[in-house]
Amino acid sequence: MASSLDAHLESQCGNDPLKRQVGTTIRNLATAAVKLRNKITAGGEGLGQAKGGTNAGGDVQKELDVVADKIFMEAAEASPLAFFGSEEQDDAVLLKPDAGLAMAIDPLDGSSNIETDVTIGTIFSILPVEEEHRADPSKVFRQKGSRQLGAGFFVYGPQLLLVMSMGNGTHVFIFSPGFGGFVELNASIAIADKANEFAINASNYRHWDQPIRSYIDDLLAGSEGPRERDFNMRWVGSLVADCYRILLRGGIFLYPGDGRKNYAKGRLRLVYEANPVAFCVENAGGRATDGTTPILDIEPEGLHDRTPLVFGSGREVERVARYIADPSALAERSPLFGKRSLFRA
Ligand code: AFP
Repeated sequence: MASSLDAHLESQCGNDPLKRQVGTTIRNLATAAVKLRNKITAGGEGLGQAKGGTNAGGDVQKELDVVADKIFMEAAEASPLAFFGSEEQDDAVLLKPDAGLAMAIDPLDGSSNIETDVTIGTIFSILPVEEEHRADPSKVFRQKGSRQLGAGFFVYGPQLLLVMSMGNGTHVFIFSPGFGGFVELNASIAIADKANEFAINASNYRHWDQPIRSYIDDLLAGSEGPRERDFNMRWVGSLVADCYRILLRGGIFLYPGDGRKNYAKGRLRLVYEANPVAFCVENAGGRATDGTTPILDIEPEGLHDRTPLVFGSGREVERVARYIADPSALAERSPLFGKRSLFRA
């Protein structure tokens, strides 16, 4: 019989008081995710409709964004959290001043996919709170991702999944209505080292820097190019779905910085998107970088910082870093570099 989420958290946390607080928080998040999943499944008009407001990053808020933020805020209030930071709120909120943890969350990832019934998710990152953070709360979400005590994401797709890590492997749980809770689906994921698929929003091709164009050109050239084999492409547009696919069958995801206004560091958020994804990916044997620095080593300047993000199969992520570090060396190798682009047929 598969282990339950409860049993897994019990074994991960042992008698360590701080880890037990992480366990309690993840249990509360799991209950909240079931609540949100029930709202999504019940449907009803308007879940994907704009509310008329914008969030901290200037994205238009949908009805379901607001519902999700409320549900996870309630879960946070019931948890041993001193600080709570959400994509949907400008500033971090003080909850229980003496508690040991802080949590940053994207309550509803992929909200532009709501009305088309495509997979969406919730992404969370749990950090320790030190005395210096109580003295100056602005520092609490400036901790590197490597300091996360627990991180993961819920996937609201055909099934409700929880992908999580407490720094000791990456584990997948599935919500079982019959059991009334989450049961283990994959005890420890290992990302394939070799990638056969890539994920990128190729409509931004003209805005990318040359190393990213070159890298994608070489993938597209397939068996006729320097890679001498074909690659498939997938882009869901919900980070949780793209990440789960890559955890399962390898591949690479890129959301680089580009030349559009306000996209110098891409679109994704470091603290509550890239960090938790990187934590799960690295704990599954993959890699995550902003192109030059491992994501988990970046010191955020604030809760809503953006970062370029490249993650997935280790060898492929290293290859992208090489394109960025030394494009001139690749120019000699790539038959397409500097020539007519495949995207400009
Ligand atoms: P939304 O939550 O606004 O739909 O954004 C989703 C997301 O943050 C991430 O989940 C996707 O990978 C990425 O943005 C998609 O961005 P593009 O729409 O630029 O492709």
